[in-house]
Amino acid sequence: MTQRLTVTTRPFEGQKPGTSGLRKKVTVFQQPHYLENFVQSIFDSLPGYEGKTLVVGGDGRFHNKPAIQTILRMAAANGFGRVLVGQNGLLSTPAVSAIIRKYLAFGGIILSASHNPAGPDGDFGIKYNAENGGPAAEKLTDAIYERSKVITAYQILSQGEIDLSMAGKHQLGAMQVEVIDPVADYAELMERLFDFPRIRDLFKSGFTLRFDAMHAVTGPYAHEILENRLGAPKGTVMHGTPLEDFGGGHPDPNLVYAEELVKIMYGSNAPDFGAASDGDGDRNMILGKSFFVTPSDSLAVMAANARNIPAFQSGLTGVARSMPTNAAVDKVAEKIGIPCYETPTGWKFFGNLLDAGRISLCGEESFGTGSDHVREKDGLWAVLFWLNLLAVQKKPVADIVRAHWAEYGRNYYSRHDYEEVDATAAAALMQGIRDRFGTLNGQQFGTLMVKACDDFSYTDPVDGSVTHSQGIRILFGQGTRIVFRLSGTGTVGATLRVYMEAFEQDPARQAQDTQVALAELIVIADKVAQIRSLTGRSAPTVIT
Ligand code: VG1
Ligand code: CO
Repeated sequence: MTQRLTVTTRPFEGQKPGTSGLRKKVTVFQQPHYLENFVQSIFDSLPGYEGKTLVVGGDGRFHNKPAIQTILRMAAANGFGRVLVGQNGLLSTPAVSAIIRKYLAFGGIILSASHNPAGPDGDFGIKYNAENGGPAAEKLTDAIYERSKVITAYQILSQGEIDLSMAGKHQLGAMQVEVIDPVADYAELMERLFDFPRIRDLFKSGFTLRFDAMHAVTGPYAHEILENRLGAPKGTVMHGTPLEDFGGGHPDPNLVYAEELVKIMYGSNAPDFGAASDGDGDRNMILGKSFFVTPSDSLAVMAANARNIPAFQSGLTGVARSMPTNAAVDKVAEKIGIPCYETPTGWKFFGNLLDAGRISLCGEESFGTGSDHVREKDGLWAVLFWLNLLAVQKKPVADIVRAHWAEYGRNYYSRHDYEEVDATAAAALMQGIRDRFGTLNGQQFGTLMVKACDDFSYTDPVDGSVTHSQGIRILFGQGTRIVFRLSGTGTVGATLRVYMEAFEQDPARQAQDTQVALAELIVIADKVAQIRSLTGRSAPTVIT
């Protein structure tokens, strides 16, 4: 007999959600009551979900399936009416967003640590998305955290294991569980946004693509959309089978971790177009033949060419980028005469702007791009956007980007990450810069002078909420700047991110190597922050 149990528990230390929900080592999540505490804290912070629908799915990493069974039994015990769960427990982050919106669900739970490595020794994560399909607002994540500090009990059914391997309906206590095809709703949405017949013709004409799903959640989506629906030859999608440990890889679509794809795209027989996605399918990397499109440039090119896409035939209402993202899209917005917003890092800040209809396109330098079709960044969507663009313009990727620079100028841009540095040292480094704002202002470094420096804070234009300490900006004027930020998604120590940007209008000077063009700024960054001496690192872990 299935019973509803009230299990006594005690709060756990530090269940504080970061930029993208709660991320910890799998072993932390495997502690008795740990996941349950956090899930109950979510439910306790939500008003009026009784009888309503919850969407649940994850990126397929290790611990995904047992966590889903626990969440289903808890959702039933807490009074949800129905749960939609992806077959085999799979749902990409953008698919969860799309499904919440399509079925007017109350909200959703996404089990993912995105790009972080997976497996028994890897990371796990959980986040709540609200009824708009977007990440919970700061107010809600704060409430969940406060609740997790005082929780004393949670509700769960004594038994009930749902077979997730096949689509179908099940009963769990008084709650209905519907195991759904993870791809169908998402694929149908993509068909409505893009010109599929035109992209099909592009492939028929011999155009070639390599898409790297990195053994993570986008495999099934890419096989179905790119190969089955758009007619790209079988083999277009590589690493298309999701594995619990992501094949031992690090599904972060950048030049370092997507090494195999990068080699193919810079090789002698490179396909016309290359793309990759991250663990939970919300990010994208775009490559042409021997050409890397920085995510910030990708956003700007999309904005400038949006009318090539059926979904944006009547233009964009506005655009937004996260603060560290380069300002290339600002130039486009200025030219077309639409607003451009600068938000803190993390997708939740775009949600308000999208909901209010103030923007229809937005993106981050960290390989995230998206639009008003969902409330998450969307990796495959960005790839389809580019495919649609290439089908219309019939020019190589590199030519499109170079023509863009010639018209708008080029924002040389690079991010240097120092991963797993000592957390105390990282905090001291940031505080050290803040303490020196007074002397830094007006200081001369070689040919550059500091025109302003601050700790970025953001006032949401829709609800007026203010978010502080979102990264330190050292501004040198004319688009030249350095930004220092600590990551909110790492699970070991701290990750220091240093972002450098310099603007070049002159086409004759737009073909330099990025690290060379930014060499002076790289040296200044170390002088300003004392990175080497304070972290003990002589070089970044990852350069993008
Ligand atoms: C990183 C990126 C940020 C992104 C976040 C979540 O955050 O820099 O732009 O929104 O990951 O992406 P941080 O705090 O580590 O810099 V994902 O793909 O985890 O959902
Ligand atoms: Co992700």
